[in-house]
Amino acid sequence: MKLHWSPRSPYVRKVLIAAHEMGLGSRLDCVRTTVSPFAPAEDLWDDNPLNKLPTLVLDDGTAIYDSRVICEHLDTLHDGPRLFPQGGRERLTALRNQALGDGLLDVLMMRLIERLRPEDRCSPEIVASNERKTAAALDRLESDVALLTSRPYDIGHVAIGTALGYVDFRFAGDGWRDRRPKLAAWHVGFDARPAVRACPVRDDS
Ligand SMILES: N[C@@H](CCC(=O)N[C@@H](CS)C(=O)NCC(=O)O)C(=O)O
Repeated sequence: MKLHWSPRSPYVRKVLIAAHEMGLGSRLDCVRTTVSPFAPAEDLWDDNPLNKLPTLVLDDGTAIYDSRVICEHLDTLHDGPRLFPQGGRERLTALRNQALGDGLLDVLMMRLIERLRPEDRCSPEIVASNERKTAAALDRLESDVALLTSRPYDIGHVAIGTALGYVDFRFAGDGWRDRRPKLAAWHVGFDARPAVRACPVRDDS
């Protein structure tokens, strides 16, 4: 399977971490694809009309996106413990956590885009609103950390751990650990997982 990939993309990293957790890392043929909201990738249009990463091209040529759909599809291709619980409250909790982790990434992306704009075209209101959302999401994770530690590892853990890694990667100045010791402790364990260590985020620009 061909994965349109970038070492900078946290959504791609989420897919890679999930794939490694499932023992499927070696099945992915990663092809460097450079996208940005300012400059789409010409070689991606055929596989994804939204021109976004990650995009996975299956062996029969079908292209699937986004990270949620890719992860859920990969979870059907192995015999190990499922990252997507099949039903009930477990599934709802995993999907809600996935939405929080992915949503935090969306907020961080908006902050990054604002940071890249020329200063006179930057919106202080958008910056302030997204900084507040970042803090609120992290505060909620800190107060709900028992939810993370009390259940088997699932796609929600992958999404949240990936989002925390991206705060470190692009917004280290936030100092998110300062007031959130329980979440920081959980993240140490996440970072130590072999699947996470196998998939570092890195800026190759
Ligand atoms: N909800 C999507 C988000 C994907 C996304 O925004 N990817 C970024 C890369 S980090 C992208 O392709 N940006 C290019 C653009 O927005 O044009 C997912 O989970 O895969």
